[in-house]
Amino acid sequence: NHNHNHNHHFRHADSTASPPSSAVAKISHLKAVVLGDAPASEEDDVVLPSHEFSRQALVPSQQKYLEMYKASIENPAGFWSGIASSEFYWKQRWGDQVYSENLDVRRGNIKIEWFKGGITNVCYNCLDRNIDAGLADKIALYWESNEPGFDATLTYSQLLQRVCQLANYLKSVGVRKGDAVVVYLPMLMELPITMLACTRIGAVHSVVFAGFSSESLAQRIVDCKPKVVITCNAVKRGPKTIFLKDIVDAALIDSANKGISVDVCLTYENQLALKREKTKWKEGRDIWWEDVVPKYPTSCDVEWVDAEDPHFLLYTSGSTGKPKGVLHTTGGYMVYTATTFKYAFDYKDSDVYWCTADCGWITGHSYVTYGPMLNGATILLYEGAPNYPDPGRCWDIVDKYKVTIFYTAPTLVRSLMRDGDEYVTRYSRKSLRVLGSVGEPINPSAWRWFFNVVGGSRCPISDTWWQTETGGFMITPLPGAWPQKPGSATFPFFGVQPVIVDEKGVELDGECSGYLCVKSSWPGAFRTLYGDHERYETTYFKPFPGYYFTGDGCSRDKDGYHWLTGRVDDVINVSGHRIGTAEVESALVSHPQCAEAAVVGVEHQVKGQGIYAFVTPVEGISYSEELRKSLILTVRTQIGAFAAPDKIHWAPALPKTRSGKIMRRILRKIAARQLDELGDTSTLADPGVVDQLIKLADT
Ligand code: 6R9
Repeated sequence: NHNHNHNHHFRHADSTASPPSSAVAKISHLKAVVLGDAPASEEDDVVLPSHEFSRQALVPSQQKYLEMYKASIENPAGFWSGIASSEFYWKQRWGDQVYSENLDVRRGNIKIEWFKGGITNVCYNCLDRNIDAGLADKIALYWESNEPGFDATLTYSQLLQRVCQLANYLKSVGVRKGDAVVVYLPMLMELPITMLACTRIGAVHSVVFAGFSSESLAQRIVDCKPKVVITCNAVKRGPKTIFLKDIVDAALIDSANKGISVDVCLTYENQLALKREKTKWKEGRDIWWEDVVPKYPTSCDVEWVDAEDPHFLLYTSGSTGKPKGVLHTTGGYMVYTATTFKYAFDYKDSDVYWCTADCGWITGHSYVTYGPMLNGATILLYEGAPNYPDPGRCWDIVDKYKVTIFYTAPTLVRSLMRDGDEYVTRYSRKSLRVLGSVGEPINPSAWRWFFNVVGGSRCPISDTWWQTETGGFMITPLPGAWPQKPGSATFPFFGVQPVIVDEKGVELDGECSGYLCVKSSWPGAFRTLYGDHERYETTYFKPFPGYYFTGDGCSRDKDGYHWLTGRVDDVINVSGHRIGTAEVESALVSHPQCAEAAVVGVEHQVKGQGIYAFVTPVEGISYSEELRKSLILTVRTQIGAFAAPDKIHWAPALPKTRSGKIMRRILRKIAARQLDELGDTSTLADPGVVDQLIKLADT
């Protein structure tokens, strides 16, 4: 009971939200700077790609982008099957239908399928296919330890051997196609090795970020019932040692109490952090990786799977307590992550690519592991903290490995910005070619600092908007094609039809703002929430029937650029004015003395909601009444009087998750002085931050 794509798509081809073809002409009135010519100043509205950059780019002009985009929307089946068949290995081609979809709850169950009937294997496409194409001796992974001076490398053929040994071990303990494997590892080479080994044998990995508490880990184990858990004894992050095995032990007790017992806990001995003698051990269940895995053969047959067989599960938080198990399948995810990686970073074979995300998050799945590896890229993995032993570490690493593509999160950009330019400028960074940003909207002042100071005004920034659910980039600049506006994710990727709707679900045209939805599927879309298809439909497809609802707010400017304004659950309504917390934050952060800001709504007697801002001043600047007034004035002048914060709460630091997202739930409770309802603070990177904030509440 789902409709078949062909006529459906052609019918809608004319009414899609494709970028205006006149955008080229329209932006010419804006003040612009060309890459490499001069720093981007506050007055520059756009940064144009230089001729040198565009000339060598995969998509060298807006016109070329528009042509390809149009083709991808008018004929998604043709567009994606062309890429799928020319750039990947399929044991058997998919059936007549490239894809089928129903995204409309009014027509029955939500269902998305791509390349159904096609038989392939993602690990084979990452490794064997690249080796056959001549990349056997190319470096696949560089690994840099938390401790400067310790590192390692693996070529593509060495990586394949390691993957096969683990795959053979997993088969020997009974892991079969479709079985779940829970992975709780830090950023060691063994993490991507584990993901690829599971993929090789058709097992479904569920990587849990190794910063989650034992309860969270147990919850995930209970939900997906793995045959095996893979971990390591400990890891060093900055000056701290984290005893991961102890956390796993606690989680396994917890899950056994809930009726799910795991027979095998394969544990890697991370000697730089902790010797095996000091590791707590449960005989019979726990097995040292180093004792068994190297004994297995270095080749392993591939388990050929259907394009729609499950590839992996990744839990993400929703609005209610229970985490959602986002399920990605094989073929569409493979084609989509590889293609988005290639175009959004303008990938070249000679690139050295570094994404600072942990493999415990979707960014680490799609853009540390699969996307780059499918392209045969050289990937850098960094185990440690980005500011250890000092805030120059990232640039030290960039110079050491001659990194060409550097992809990170705005929160890291802002925190390094706060530490001062000297830590950046003492390194050369001349290898850098393309920069990337992900995870939250990047405010224009952080964008400019990233662009001017880190990239020396030479490197385009791909501000990639996407989600765990989308599998890959959805709205992103293509660095050689589009003039960039600092803070805008620009335009949709090929095949993606973003629409902005009002509260009634009516599509808005031209310059507008509202809820960001997507109409029609793309290959990398998630297919369900594990074990709860109903929640999948309710959360994502019922709010605006006919569309996938992203949960984000977005506006489109007169030139067609997209500006993400944050989660709509973070929108504040002040006297009937809808204000994105991100807008107010961006204004605050543009103040030269403000390092970081987080804004939440609080109940307000007259206005409905008031604006409550947590503000971290720049290093060396102390709180003062004068600064408070000047911050409020900045917001008044940048957005309007209605957006002026009612309260500035000084914050030496903000409560963040390990992935760097600000925990607004906690800030809302502090703002509302509901201090007994703070809830679980154990997933914070530093739970001590909360006490600090409470102490400063009324200063
Ligand atoms: C990839 C990832 C998804 C949410 C998403 C949005 C925010 C991510 C963004 C961005 C503005 C960007 N987000 N990238 N907002 N600009 N470039 O982060 O996935 O952890 O699932 O988070 O992150 O709010 O809805 P995930």
